[in-house]
Amino acid sequence: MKKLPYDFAFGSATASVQVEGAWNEDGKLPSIWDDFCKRKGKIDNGDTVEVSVDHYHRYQEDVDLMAYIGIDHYRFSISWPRVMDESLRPNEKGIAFYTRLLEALLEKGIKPAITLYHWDLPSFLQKQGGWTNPLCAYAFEAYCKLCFSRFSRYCDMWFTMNEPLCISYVSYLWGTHAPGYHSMEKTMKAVHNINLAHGLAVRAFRDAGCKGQIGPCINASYSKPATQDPRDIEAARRDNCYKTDIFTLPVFQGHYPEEILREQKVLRNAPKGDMNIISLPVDMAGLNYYHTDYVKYADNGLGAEGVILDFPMTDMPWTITVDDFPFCIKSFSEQANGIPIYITENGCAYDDVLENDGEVHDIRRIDYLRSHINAALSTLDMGVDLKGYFVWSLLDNFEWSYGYSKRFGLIYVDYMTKRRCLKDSAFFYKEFIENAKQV
Ligand code: GCO
Repeated sequence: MKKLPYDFAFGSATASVQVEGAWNEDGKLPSIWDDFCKRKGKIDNGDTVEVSVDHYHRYQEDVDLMAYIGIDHYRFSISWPRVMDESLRPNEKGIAFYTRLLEALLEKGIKPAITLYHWDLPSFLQKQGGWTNPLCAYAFEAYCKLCFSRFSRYCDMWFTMNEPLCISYVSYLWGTHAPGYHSMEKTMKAVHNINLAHGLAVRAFRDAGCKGQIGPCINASYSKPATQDPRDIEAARRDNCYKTDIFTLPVFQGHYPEEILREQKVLRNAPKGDMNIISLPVDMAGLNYYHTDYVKYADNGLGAEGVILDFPMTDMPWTITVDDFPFCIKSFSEQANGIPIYITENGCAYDDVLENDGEVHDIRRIDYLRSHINAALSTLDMGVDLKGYFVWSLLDNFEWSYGYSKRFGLIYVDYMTKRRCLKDSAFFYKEFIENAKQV
């Protein structure tokens, strides 16, 4: 194996909604995902996040498992409605949970990486329009200030908004995530307020004098044309403009793409001063990658639609496009002006089976992870300042609209008993990290 920078991070990631449970304990208020789960037909199997994998109560066991695997960074998100009440005042019991978790991590020598927003908006803010309302971005600023004041002594790595594409398009246009709307106008409002919220978090971080680094976490897709037909090439360009550049250009370069400004009144009319906040310099950037989309021309407004080409598949079912991963990382790094990059999520879902009361032979996940980690590391030779890699996910967990039907974890969870078992991929990752650190 090639020599890695001495501080290269090997981590794993989760998100509050997906693992914590304890949905109404210790003063936690409802989030839009608590509400969404109650709506008929929104989540496979009628699954809910009420108990999830009970990380809220089992965090110590989970930290011990991380330490056994040898993970040196743990990326998790803070649940906004757990730590703040409707008057934007702190909820001390919720704060105490994260303090316990942070102390447990540091005790084992694991560096925390906090995601400030991984989709659990407090329901009381959704009642005021959620991300379509700029007030939501300013409430987020207040929440970030609280997080920095309470947790920055434990954590020096912060991510602002996780996957802005999902918070806007998937939630306000395609409707498969909470709050489940189908409106382009709402989507564009959400896009802008999410970008603004990111910038407000960066500003609050600097104002609070926090040490360490802060940056966004973007699932930049860098779609490719399905064929060399000029219409498909144009479709891929449009797709990237609307799904990636709409987030990367404002944050890293201080402007929206020209053609989107021409087409979208909401963005054209956004308050002019906002861009100065959105484009405040960041220290690093997180890239979430699962697969590359291939697109062709379609007469559907956007001018592009995805096609499934003949690639191997995971159980999502998502294609496996590992050869495109280095291109994606390189493109992201270039858009981000060469700042340090972390792969903040990468992984796959398979229909894992628990055998012999404790073994999970997830060979396909090992292949997926090995090939993707090596593909990511190959970008170091291309001049990318790659600083780390996080497997999605530490544990099997609640996969949004798919409920518990998709298993992404290095650790298998029996959903009845909540018992944890290391999968073969966890042993693979352990060995991979040990070897990498020895070179
Ligand atoms: C996302 C989220 C994760 C998902 C994972 C698999 O990337 O969509 O950040 O919460 O669980 O990506 O879909």
